[in-house]
Amino acid sequence: MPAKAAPRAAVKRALDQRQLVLFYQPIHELKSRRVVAAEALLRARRRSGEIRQGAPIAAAAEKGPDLRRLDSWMIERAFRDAAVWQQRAPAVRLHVNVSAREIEERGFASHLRKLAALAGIDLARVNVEVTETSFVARPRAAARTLDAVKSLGAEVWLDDFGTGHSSLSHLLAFPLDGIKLPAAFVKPLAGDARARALVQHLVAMAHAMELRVIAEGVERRDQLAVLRKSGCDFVQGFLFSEPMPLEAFLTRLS
Ligand code: G
Ligand code: MN
Repeated sequence: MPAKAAPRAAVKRALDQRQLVLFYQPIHELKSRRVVAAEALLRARRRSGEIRQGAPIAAAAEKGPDLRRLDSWMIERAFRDAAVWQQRAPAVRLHVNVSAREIEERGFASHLRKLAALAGIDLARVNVEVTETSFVARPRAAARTLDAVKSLGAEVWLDDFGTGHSSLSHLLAFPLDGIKLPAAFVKPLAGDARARALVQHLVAMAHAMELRVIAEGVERRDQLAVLRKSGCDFVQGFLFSEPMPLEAFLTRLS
């Protein structure tokens, strides 16, 4: 969901003052319920110690000059953290969010490769989520970048599919491994026949295109039942696990 943006200056302040932290939300295989991956999610730490959602910071960065710096910080932090948990659980992949604006930049793939080498993580254990919160002005440039990202071994996933600036043409233009269904589609699943039809057909379409599907924001058993019937592959949401600090995630894995 588009978050209310913080003032632009807040992005710089948060980065300068090291107020940002990453939480990790487990992603479960629906059939086995096993944790197969975790998504790095941005949080802001107040002076009081209180932890806030990072979405307003991310939304402000999207429009301002500090997007690259924020994305680099997030990727580097997440790579270092995942390198730690993958020593114990190498099969548990990392999902990192990258803005669509970022992937239009030439050099993004080599930037990613450098950060991975620094952190000591194998990109074959990383899934890059492309968040289409901003319009992809240069889809060809973006597709070239994503080809390069894939040739480094990472998977490419389309985040919040069907919302924001997402375009069906991205399904053809981008070398995707999977799509993430947004919480907005999952929320009405139990009671709303149209929502059920939408999700069932999106999953079927994705599978026909040899894409896998993660459903986000799964909070209730009735939603899970519909997702299971639809053949959805993976689930993420409060019903299974909330986002948590690295330490808690390490405990969870052991
Ligand atoms: O829209 P986006 O994917 O950016 O939202 C991710 C946010 O949603 C995260 O900050 C995460 O904490 C939160 N979240 C994760 N799982 C759930 C859930 O099951 N329900 C709700 N309401 N929020 C969730
Ligand atoms: Mn995401």
